[in-house]
Amino acid sequence: MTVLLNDTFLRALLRQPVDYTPVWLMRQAGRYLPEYRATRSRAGSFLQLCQNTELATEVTLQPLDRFDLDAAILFSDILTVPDAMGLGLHFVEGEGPKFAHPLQDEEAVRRLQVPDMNKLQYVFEAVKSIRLALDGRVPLIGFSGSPFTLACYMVEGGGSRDFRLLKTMMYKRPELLHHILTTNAEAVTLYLNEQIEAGAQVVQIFDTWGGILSDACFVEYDLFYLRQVISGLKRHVHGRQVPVVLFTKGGGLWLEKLAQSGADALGTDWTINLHQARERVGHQVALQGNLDPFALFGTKELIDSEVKRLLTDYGHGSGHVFNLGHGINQHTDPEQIKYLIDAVHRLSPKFHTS
Ligand code: 1CP
Repeated sequence: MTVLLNDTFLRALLRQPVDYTPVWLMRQAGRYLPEYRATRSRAGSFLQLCQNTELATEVTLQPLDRFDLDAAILFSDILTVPDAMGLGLHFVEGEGPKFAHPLQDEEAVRRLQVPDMNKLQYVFEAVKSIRLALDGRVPLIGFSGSPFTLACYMVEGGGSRDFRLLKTMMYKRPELLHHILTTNAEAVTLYLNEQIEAGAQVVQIFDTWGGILSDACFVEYDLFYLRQVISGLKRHVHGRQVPVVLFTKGGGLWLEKLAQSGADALGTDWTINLHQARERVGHQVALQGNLDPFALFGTKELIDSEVKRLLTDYGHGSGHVFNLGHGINQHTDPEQIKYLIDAVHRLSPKFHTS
């Protein structure tokens, strides 16, 4: 078994002492990197890239070869799960993901089933291959969409501006949406556990669209299923503890509820202040975030001052993982990313002296 050479990220998630604040970035592998675009065109398409073990491993490691990151994240997508359920995922150039068979009538919803995990074997193979390639450099994060966020895409048939179809189902035929969410929760639990068995050392649940819900609907349609998934996860595997990170975009108002979801850490977007967040939930969970991705379009001085502000806001001691509040924008200059990561490493040690 390989020794983990840098466990700072794992320690911060478990609020154990660290020497500096670890950093990784959502969407750290992706279109802003020219080497990613080159590998993607060799693969043929985004989906073929996800399904090719060797190339998925290559793009996962690309940002680590450029930057001093403290974690790697599996290269895949949250929509692999509905694809395995038979919804027919494809990507339309310039328009993003689309499903050929969205869940837009009762019959389609009733037919929905938890997929055979063999259909997602390519994801578990990628996890194994990335672990080997990492050779203990940093921990590997596995991930899934939340049951609710997956349902958004499954009902809409792709991305959406207002989620009209999803919300119509929620208010008109709630039992249909609950059927989708129950199926998704079971699928996501199995999917994450398989990733953990294959070698994922942390798992993150992307609840990108939780923030579109009203307070009451958030509890009924999102949080309930998040808790179900988290309580079904394997947290101790082969003698190691597997921390769970929950990122609900727009979830700042619900931090106390999210802190009781069973997750070890909460991802936060840029709308909350880390000092206030820590006061509210820092005794229960670690916090990950929360730089506005567009701060990377500012000057180096701006990046330095934002890093200082976030580190000062969180304050002294462990329990903070530096990250963006959402994924890297595809037009970001890679040099700015390098500057940010080095700034976190340069400026954070003084927040960890005993
Ligand atoms: O053209 C391309 O090359 C495809 C762009 C792309 C990439 C690089 C997509 C399509 N997915 C990904 C990879 C991806 N997706 C990762 C890889 C690991 C990394 O972070 O480096 C991860 C974790 C995701 C997760 C994901 N996919 C989320 C949750 C996180 C988030 O950004 O909110 C969501 C919502 C998706 C759906 C999706 N996949 C791709 C796109 C463009 C979208 C968004 C669609 C939309 O709502 O408009």
